[in-house]
Amino acid sequence: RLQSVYIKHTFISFQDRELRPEELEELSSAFALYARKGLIKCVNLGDCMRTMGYMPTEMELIELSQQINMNLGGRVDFEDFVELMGPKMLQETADMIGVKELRDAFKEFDSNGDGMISVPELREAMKKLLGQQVAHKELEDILKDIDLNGDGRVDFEEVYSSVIEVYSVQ
Ligand SMILES: [Ca+2]
Ligand SMILES: [Ca+2]
Repeated sequence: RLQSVYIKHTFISFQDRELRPEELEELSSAFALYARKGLIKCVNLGDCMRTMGYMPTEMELIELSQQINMNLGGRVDFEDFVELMGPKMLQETADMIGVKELRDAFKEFDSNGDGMISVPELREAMKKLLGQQVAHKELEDILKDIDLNGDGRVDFEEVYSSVIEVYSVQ
């Protein structure tokens, strides 16, 4: 049971994604609220973050303003803002995965592209992507757990159903 949670997590952790257009838009409108002439003063950054639903601690704000003061001359332009906030947004949605990301992850596993993941493919993927050797028996158990119709192989639908058990898929 534990192993299959692990493999599901593996599928998900593959997404090394960039900000989505709607996330950039959110950043841009929050930025616009506080920016004067295309720059936000460091003292207003906390308020700006709160508009976006973040609750930065005093410590975080101090760290951010030190970063800003040192690197960005005490003001933040939009590019800097994206650099500061982007990772926070990605982190927040790390447990939420889109179907597209899941499909991309599936393709990484399905190396011969037949739409199914077999035991050897799973073994290769674990080795290549995680640097881990997993025992054959263990791999079989993992696949068996995801293989809902019991045909010995795992297709995308099965991965999808297994993953939504554990994570919220958008
Ligand atoms: Ca395959
Ligand atoms: Ca199956």
